Amino acid sequence: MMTSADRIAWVRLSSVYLPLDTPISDAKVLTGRQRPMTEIAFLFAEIGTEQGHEGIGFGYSKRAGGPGQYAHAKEIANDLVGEDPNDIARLWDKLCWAGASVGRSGLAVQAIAALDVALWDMKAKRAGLPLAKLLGAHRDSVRCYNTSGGFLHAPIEQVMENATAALERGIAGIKIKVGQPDTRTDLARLKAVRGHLGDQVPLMVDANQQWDRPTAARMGRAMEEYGLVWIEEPLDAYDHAGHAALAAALDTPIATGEMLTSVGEHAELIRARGADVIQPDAPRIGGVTPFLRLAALAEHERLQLAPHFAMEIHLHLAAAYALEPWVEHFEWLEPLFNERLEIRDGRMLVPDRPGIGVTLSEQAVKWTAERYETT
Ligand code: SMN
Ligand code: MG
Repeated sequence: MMTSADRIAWVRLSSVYLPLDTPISDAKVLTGRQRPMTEIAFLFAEIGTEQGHEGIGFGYSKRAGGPGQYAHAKEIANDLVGEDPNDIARLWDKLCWAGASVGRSGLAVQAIAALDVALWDMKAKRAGLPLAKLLGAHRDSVRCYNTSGGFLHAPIEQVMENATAALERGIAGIKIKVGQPDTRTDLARLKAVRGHLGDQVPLMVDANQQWDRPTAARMGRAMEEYGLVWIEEPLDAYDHAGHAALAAALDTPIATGEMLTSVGEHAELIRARGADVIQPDAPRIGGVTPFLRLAALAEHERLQLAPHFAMEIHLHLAAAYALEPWVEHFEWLEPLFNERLEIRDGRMLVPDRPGIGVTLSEQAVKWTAERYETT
């Protein structure tokens, strides 16, 4: 096996807690299943080689799971030391086998994700390319839509102001949250936002898994008149048959996938034809390496792609996807990084910087709760 002389010399893990300005509520909160979100736990991985090459990656968790991801990553990180950083697929498998007793999905692979993204970041930096270009880009920018302005804790007047601000920032589409206990309120908010935006602005809704099948069918029919780009997670994330029936019954596309925690779980969704728009989350399924495997499956089935959250990573992965994708805009993560992503004419531009194109900010260092290094 031809190997590079440059070996991994150290791995640094950081547990970083990003506070949110306002407690965030989507339908999972209004139906009493979750508490409002006040912070996001990030696992950052930095990897360095004997010859001085470095890569950075991150994963995240909301409400619970952050300390567990960090603890698991601490247990497996040393398995990378001394390895060839170019053997990314073999190293993903090695880290998965290292933690095999806790499975090949969920937290076990989410702890790997930050390390995997860091290895891909390093590989792209060594090539002097943005990750999208290293992967083989289809485009230099990706159309984007905003979600952060459309949550249910915000009065509808605020949602409409947020939408106007997003459009003025150059963002193409707007997603608002639905799925609250009173579906009449959902429809009233949707009618108000569609009236505010006019018919030409791409508009999506996200129910965050909160409808049962009859409610989803009724709401899907009621929302057809609004010409939505998609209805997101109308049903439980694992109700692939229900999503498939809804996708077959409605003109409006069905989008789902964000909550799935492995390529295998996405493969079941695809096999069930449960999504018109698939929404994988690279940190949630184990990083870039599994995302690329899933993207190949999705492309083969001609699915639309709209990766969930983490635009700093997903912009690159979406730029390398064959069918014109969407990338989800949240400004929440901006304080963690020194760089900002450029948005113009409805599209987010792949940064002309090597790797994923981020460096940790001083603020991120201040929000660091724990740090671990292995050599
Ligand atoms: C979401 C994202 C971030 C926090 C809560 C909910 C959401 C989405 O489901 O699709 O953006
Ligand atoms: Mg969602």
